[in-house]
Amino acid sequence: MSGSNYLKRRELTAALLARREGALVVPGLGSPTWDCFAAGGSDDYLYSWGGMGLAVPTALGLALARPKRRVLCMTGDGEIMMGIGALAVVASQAPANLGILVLDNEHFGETGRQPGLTGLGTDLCGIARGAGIGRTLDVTAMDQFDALAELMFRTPGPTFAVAKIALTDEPWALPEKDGAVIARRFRAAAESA
Ligand SMILES: Cc1ncc(C[n+]2csc(CCOP(=O)(O)OP(=O)(O)O)c2C)c(N)n1
Repeated sequence: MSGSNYLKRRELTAALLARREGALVVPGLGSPTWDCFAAGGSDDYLYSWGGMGLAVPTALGLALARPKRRVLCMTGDGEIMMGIGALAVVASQAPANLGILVLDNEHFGETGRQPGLTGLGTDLCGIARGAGIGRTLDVTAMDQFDALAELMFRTPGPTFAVAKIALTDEPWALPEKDGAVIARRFRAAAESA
């Protein structure tokens, strides 16, 4: 289970975002969205205020529409399980510019720490490989950080990683909430460079 030896989500996400080299980021709803804002925020982040299960499909569409930009989907274990079939579509479309990272605390943290399926045996990297995504990585220690950053931002995609993170109560860091503002800002960022 998520003991104190598991990765610290804010430390991991801030370090990873600092290595993104201009990648566009699609965070899942709740905690990953707040992680992005807590790490400093950017117009390159498509903050989510809902749509559980839609982070991977959204990132897939973005990666296909912007093949010259790297795209990182960073989401929770509960969020991705709700739309897990999307991994098969990712594999079939095979966008070389897409990396997917699951921040796996084995719970639905935001809504009250209900236990999730990854703490009961579900192997997300195994599911990703079964869907046809060949390059996967299970991350359980910070000494794998360089390999994770390489996989997310440099290795031809689609790539997939699961980072086991501690179940913690981070201070909420809430970004802009107006969906139209977020979308307009993000579209401009995605169209530049
Ligand atoms: C369709 C739908 N069902 C339920 C919710 C409520 N909800 C919001 S976040 C969340 C849990 C997310 O868990 P996870 O992705 O593992 O992220 P964590 O907060 O644990 O980092 C739930 C159930 C929702 N927003 N949409």
